[in-house]
Amino acid sequence: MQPVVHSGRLNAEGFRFAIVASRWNDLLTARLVEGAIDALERLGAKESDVEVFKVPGSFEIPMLAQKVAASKKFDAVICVGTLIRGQTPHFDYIASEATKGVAHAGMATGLPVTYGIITADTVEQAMDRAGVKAGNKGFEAAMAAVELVNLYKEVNS
Ligand code: DLZ
Repeated sequence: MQPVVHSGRLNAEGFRFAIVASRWNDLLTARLVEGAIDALERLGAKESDVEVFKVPGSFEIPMLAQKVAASKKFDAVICVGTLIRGQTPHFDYIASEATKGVAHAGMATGLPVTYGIITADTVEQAMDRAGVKAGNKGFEAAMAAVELVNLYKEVNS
């Protein structure tokens, strides 16, 4: 059997992207925003088709992501933030809500809403995922967004 295989192309040309970024741990989150923009640029997005929205912390990312996705002004929303574990269970609550919330924003609006939030035990682990040793979660989330916008278009055509 040779089933038809659908897989989104990596072409950002003609699509509009929103990046929702938290201000907490901005030293690292700024690298994620840069990574996301770098991926979008490389894949052909125009500067005027990319907008960044800043929220206070990762807990607020899903709230804005859902609003932005529902605005119909964008084809995909890329969420980036940095959560670093502290001494209390606070991290777990925020990480869990942020993660579930991002997924919910995508399901509720029917738009690709991708997840580039670092959840790390230490600052070093977070740095590694913000462009040092283990890639850049913003770049990865932007690549996923581009793949999905193309796949969604294919499904709807
Ligand atoms: C409160 C808090 C803490 C302790 N840690 C982080 C963090 O590591 N990363 C992050 O993005 N946000 C953190 N916040 C802020 C919460 O996400 C949220 O902004 C506040 O609780 C206000 O609702």
